[in-house]
Amino acid sequence: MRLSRYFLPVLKETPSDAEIVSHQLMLRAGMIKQQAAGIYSWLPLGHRVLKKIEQIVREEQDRAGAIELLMPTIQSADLWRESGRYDDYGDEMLRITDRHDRELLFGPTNEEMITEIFRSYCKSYKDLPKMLYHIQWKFRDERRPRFGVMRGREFLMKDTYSFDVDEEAARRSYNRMFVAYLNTFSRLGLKAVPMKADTGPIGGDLSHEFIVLAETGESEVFCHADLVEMGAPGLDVDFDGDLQPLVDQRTALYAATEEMHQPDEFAAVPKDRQLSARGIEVGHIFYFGTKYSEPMKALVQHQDGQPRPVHMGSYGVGVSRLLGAIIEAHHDEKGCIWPESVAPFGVGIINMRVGDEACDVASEAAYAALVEAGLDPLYDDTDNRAGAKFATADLIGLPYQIVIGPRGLKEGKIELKVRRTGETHEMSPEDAVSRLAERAFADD
Ligand code: 5CA
Repeated sequence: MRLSRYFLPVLKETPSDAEIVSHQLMLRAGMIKQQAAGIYSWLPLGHRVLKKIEQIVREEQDRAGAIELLMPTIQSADLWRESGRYDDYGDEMLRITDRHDRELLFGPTNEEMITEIFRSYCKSYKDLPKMLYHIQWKFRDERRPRFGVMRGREFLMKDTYSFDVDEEAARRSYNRMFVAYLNTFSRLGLKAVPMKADTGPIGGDLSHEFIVLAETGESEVFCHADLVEMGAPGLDVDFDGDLQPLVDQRTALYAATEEMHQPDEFAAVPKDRQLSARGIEVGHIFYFGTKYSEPMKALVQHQDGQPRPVHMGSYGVGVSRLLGAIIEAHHDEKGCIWPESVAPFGVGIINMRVGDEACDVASEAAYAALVEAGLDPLYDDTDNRAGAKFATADLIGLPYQIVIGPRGLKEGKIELKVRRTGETHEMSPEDAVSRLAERAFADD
C-alpha cells in the first residue's frame, strides 16, 4: 500500500476525552472514529488489525474443533421469553419494535438463539458433542461506555456454545476452550491468566475469566505470580486427548477476580508470589449445564431411550476489546508496537526525500520486492517532512521500518529499524528484504 493513496487520518494532538493510552493511540493513529457513545467506525488501519485478530481467534477455534456459523444481530423477544431472560436482562438490552409492532432486540449474546438452532436439528446423543461459534457484533447498552473499544456499547465478540450429553462430557468441551484460549491469547502477543470468575447474567457454576494484567484494567484481580509466566500449551496440543492435566496445572494455582476473591486462600500463596493487580478481561468461559436447554426444551435422547436436556457451556472472546488490550500491553511514548501476528502492515518504507531520483528508485524497488516477498509493506511516498514520517511510523507501530535517504544510498545502504527495540541496522536494500523475509529479527 502506498500511503499517498491510503486513508490514514493521524492526529497530532491527544484527544482530551481519551483517558487511557490505548484509546488515545487508537484515535491518534486513525484506527477508530467515535460515532456515538460506545459506538465506533473502524477506519482502515484499525479494521486491518481487527480482521487479523478475528482470524487468529477463528483459527484456534477451528483447531479446537468448534464449527463456525453466523447468527443475526437482531433477535426476537419471544426467544428470550422462553429462557426467562427477556425481563431479567434489564436496561443493557436494546429493545426494538418493527413496523408490525413485533418486539425485537439487538443481541447482547446468543445462548437462546443457538439453543433454538440446536433443538431444531439435534435430537439424539449421537449428534453430540458439538461446538458451534460465530464472530458477530453485539450491543449492550452499558451504563458507562468508556476507554474506547474496551467497554463499548457495540462490540465484536466471538462466542462459542458447546452441547454435550452430560456434565462430564461438558467439562471436556470446557477444557478444549480453556486450552484454545491460552493458545489464542499467546498468538496475539498477550499473557492472559485464567481466573475463577463470577457467572453474572449468563449463569452456571463453573466459570473462568481470561485476564491480561494492565494498570488500566477495569477489574481488580489476585493471583499466584507463576501463572503470569506460564507459557501457553502450544499449537501441537492434542485436542482429542486428555486436557485435564493442562487445565489442572493452571487452576491449581490461586487466581480469582474481585467477586470470587478469598483473602484467606490467597494468604496461603507464598508472600513473594502474591500478585494483586488490575486486569482486562479478554475472554470469559462458562459451564451452565441445563440452564437454557431445560426451559427451552433442547432435549436429546440418551442411549437408554430417555430424552434429557443437553448440557451446555458458552465461551466468549472480546475481539474488538483485544485491540485495546494489545496496545495496553505493547506501546511506548511514541505509539503502538504491534506484535507481528496482528500488525496492520508488515513493514513501513520511509522515503526520506521524495523527488530525489536515487531515493525514489530505491524505494520503489524495495516496495516491489517486499510486496513480492509477501511482507505487506506500507510505503510512505508522501511529500511530508522526514520528521513527520518518522513520527507517523512510530505512532502506527509497524514492527519494522526501512528508511531510505540520500546519504546512505550513496554507499548503497538503507536503514532497517526494529520498532520494539529501536535498534537500527545499516545494510543494502537487498539484504534488508531478504532478512525481513527470513524473519531474522522476529521475537515471537
Ligand atoms: N455469552 C457469554 C460467552 S459467549 C458472554 O456473553 N460472555 S461475556 O459477557 O463475558 O462477554 C464475553 C467477552 O466479551 C468478555 O470477556 C469481554 O472480553 C467482551 N465484552 C463484554 N462486554 C464488552 C463491552 N461492553 N465492550 C467490549 N467488549 C466486551
